[in-house]
Amino acid sequence: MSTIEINAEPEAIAIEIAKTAVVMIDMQRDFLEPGGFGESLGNDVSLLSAAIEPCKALLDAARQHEMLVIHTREGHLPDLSDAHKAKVERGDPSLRIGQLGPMGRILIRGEPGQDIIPELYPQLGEPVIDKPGKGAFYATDLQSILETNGIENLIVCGVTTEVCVHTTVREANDRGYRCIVPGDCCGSYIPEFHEVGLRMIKAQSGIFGWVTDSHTILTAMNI
Ligand code: TIU
Repeated sequence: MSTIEINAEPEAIAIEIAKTAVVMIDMQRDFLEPGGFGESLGNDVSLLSAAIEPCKALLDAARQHEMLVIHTREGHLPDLSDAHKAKVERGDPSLRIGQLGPMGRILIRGEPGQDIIPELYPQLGEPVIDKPGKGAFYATDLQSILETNGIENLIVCGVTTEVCVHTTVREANDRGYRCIVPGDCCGSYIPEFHEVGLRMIKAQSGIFGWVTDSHTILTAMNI
C-alpha cells in the first residue's frame, strides 16, 4: 500500500495511490478542436491545447502505477432526450447541440467530435463515462465506479476549468472525495477564469480541494 505526499496549496496532502483515481474531464474533440461545440460558442479552442502534454504525462504515470483512470465525455443521445431544452436553446441556432458540424452532430454521443482527442485516448479497460451535464456525477455511474474501486481521492484534470472541472470538483467534494487539481492539466477559453477557478478551489483552507501541478505529482510518484 503505497502512500505519497503531494506538495499542493493550501497545504501538502498525503494520498494512498490505490485509493486515488485520475479523472480526465471532457478532453474531447468538441472542446479542443475547431468545428466543435467549444468553437460554436464563440471560443478560441487553441487556448485549451496547453493542457494536453501535462495530461498525457500524468496519464502515463497513473497507468504505470496501475491507478484507476476514468475519462468523461459531455454529450447527448441522438434523439436529444437527455438534453434539457434550456441547454440546447443557447447560442447560434445553426450551431447548437445536435446540429451538423464538420465533426458530425455537435455534442452527440457516437459522433467523431464527441470522442476524446487521439493524444489522450482511453486504453482498454479504462471507464469512459458519457455525461449529459457539466458535472461528472449527474446522471452517470461515476459514484458507483468509485465506490466499487474503493476510491477516496480524485486527481481531476480536463476542460474547462471553471465549467466541467469545477462542477465535478464541487459534486465530488459534497460526496466526500478529496479533490486534487493539477492546474496545468486544466484549461479554459477564458484565461482569467482558469486562474480564478483554481484560486476558488484552494481558498478558505481548501474549500473544494487542493491545487498543484503535474510536475509536482510526478515528482511525488518518483517519475
Ligand atoms: N466540458 C465543459 O467544460 N463543457 C463546457 O461547455 N465548457 C465550456 O467552457 N463551455
